[in-house]
Amino acid sequence: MCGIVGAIAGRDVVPVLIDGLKRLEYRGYDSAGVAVLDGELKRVRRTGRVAEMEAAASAEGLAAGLGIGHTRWATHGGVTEANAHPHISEGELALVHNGIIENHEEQRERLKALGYGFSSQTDTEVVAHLVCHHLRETGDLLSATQRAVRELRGAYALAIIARSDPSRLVVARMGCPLLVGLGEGEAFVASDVSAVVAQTRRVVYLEEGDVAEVRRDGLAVFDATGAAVQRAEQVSGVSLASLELGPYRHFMQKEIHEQPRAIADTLEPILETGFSPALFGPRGSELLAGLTGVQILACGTSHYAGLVARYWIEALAGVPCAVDIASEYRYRPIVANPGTLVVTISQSGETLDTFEALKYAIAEGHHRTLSICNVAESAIPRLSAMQFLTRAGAEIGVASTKAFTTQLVALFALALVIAKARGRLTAEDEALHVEALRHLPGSVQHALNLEPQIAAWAERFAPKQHALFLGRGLHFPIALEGALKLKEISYIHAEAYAAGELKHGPLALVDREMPVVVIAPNDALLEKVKSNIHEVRARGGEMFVFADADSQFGEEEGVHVIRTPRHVGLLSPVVHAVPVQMLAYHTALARGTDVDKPRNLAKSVTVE
Ligand code: HGA
Repeated sequence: MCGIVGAIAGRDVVPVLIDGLKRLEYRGYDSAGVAVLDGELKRVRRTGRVAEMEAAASAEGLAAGLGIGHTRWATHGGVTEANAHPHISEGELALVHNGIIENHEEQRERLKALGYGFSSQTDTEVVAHLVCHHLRETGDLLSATQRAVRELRGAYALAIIARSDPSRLVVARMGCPLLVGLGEGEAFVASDVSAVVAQTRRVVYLEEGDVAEVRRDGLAVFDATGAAVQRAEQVSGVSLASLELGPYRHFMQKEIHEQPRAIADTLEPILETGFSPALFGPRGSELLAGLTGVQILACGTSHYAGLVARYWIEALAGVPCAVDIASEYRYRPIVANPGTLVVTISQSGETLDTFEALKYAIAEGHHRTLSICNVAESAIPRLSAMQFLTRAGAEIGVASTKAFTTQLVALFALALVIAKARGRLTAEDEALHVEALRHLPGSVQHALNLEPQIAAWAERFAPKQHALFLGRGLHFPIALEGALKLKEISYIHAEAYAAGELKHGPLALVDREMPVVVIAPNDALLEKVKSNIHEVRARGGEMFVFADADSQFGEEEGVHVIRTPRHVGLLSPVVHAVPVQMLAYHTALARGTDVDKPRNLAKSVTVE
C-alpha cells in the first residue's frame, strides 16, 4: 500500500526521502514522487519504480532541507503521473496522503465552486485544495490542517509542506499509521518505521485524530479536539538487517529460510511462561476465564491460520470456534456473545478490514479481545484487550511466509492455554506438547532442506495455466495457503479443495494438463486422502504429493512424492506450510515474475 516519508533537516533531505521510499517499496506501489521546498515548491513524480523517479529528481537537481515523498498504490484514479503524489495546491502547499477520503466527491464540488481546478482524479487532491482553502483563511498551516481534517470522512495519513513556512511539516492521521522520527536537529515522518530507522531510532507514533507540527528541534502534537498532548517517545527495535536482502535473491526466499529462527523466537515466551493466560498480557486470566466460544477474524493468509486454529481450539480446548473473513464479518449482522473470545490475526496490525471488524465486534458488545500480530504498537493490538506478538521480524515480501507459521505457533499456544484453563490438559499431554514445540524449528529446517526437489517440481509447474491443491482436516487450510501463494506470485490460477469435495465438482477439471498437489501426511485422514488420489489418477491427472516419512506413499507413474519430515502430529500444518511456499517461490522464479512485488498486490492492506 501507499507509503509516506518526510524530512526536515539542515542538510539536503532528497537522499533521505529516496532512501525511505526505497525501504517502503516492499509494501507494493505503482508510482512515486517527492516535493521539496527550495524557495518555491518543486516536485518530481513518475509511474513505475522509485529508481526512475530518483533518476528524474537527480536530473532536475532537486535538493532542499524540507520535503515529502510518497509511493502510491492507486485507489482513486488510474496509475498516471498526474495522479501520483505529492499533490500541489495553487503553488502554496504540497501534500501526500495514504488512505481513502469517503466524502471526496462532495468536497470536490464545493472546492470547484470556490474556484479550485483539479488536475487529477484522486481523492487526495481534494485534501490538498481543502487545506489550501483554509490556509488562505488562517495563514497558518497547522490550523488550516486541523480545520480541513474536521471536514473529511474516511481514512488518512497526511504530510504537508507549505511554500510560506520553511520551518515545519504538518502531519495528521486517522485510520492509517503515521510516526515521527526525532534526530539531532532534524526530524522525519513516515507511515512505517522501516523508512526512518536508517536516520533515527527515536520514534513517536501518532494516535487516531492527531494533527502535529514537526520542526527540526521537536514535535508538537494536538489531539482531535485540538488540545496539546504528549505522545510517548520510543526506541524502535526494528533491525536494519531484517530490512536488507543479504545473500538471498528475494525477500520471500530469505523469509522462508528465516522460519526456524522466527518460530524459535516466537516460542521463547511460550516456553518460558508455559500455557498460562499471562502469555496474553495482564488481563489474560480475567478475560479467558469462563470462555464459551472463540471467534477468529482475519484476511488472506492470516484467515487460513485461523482455519487451522479452529481445528486445534475445538480438538484441544473443546470450545466452539468460528472463523470469519474480516471484510465479510464487518458488514453482516452478528449475534454478539460476551462469553466469546474475539481473536484478530494480522501480520502488520494495520489491516483495515480486520481493524474495522474488531471495532464492530467491540461495538456489538464483545470485550474479550486478543490480537495476534507481528508489529508492536500497531493499531489492532492497541485496540485489543490482550496481545500476543509473534517474533517473525520485519516481513518484506508481499506474500506472507514467516508471519503465517509464527501465527500458527501463537494459535497453537492459544488452544493449549484455553485447554489448560478449562482443565482439559493433563500434565502428561502438556509435557508432550512442550516437547513437540521444542522440536518444531528443527522439523521446519528439515522441510527447508527439500528445496532442490521442490525446485525441480517447480520447473514442471511453470508452463501450466491451472493447478489444484488438495488437503483434508488440519491440512485443508495448508492446501488453501498453497493455492493462494501460487496465485499471488506466479499468477497461475490455483484452487484448493478439501479432498473430499473433489467428486462434488472440481474433478470435472482434472485432465493431463492439471497438476494436482496433495498434502498427505500420516494423520487420521490419510486413507481417505489416498482414495481421493485414486479418483484423480483414474482421470489422468498428474499428482504431486507431499507425504511425510510415515505416510508410506510410493512413487508410480503420474504420482510424484516428496517426503516431508517425520509426522509431527497436530503441528504438522506448520511444517507443511514450508514446501507449498517453496513450490510457489520456485515456480514464480521459473516464470520470471517479480516475486517480492507481485502485480496489483500490496503488503499491509490499509485500504478497504
Ligand atoms: N486514495 C489515494 C491514496 C491511496 C492509498 O493510500 N493506497 O494505499 C490515491 O488513490 O492516490
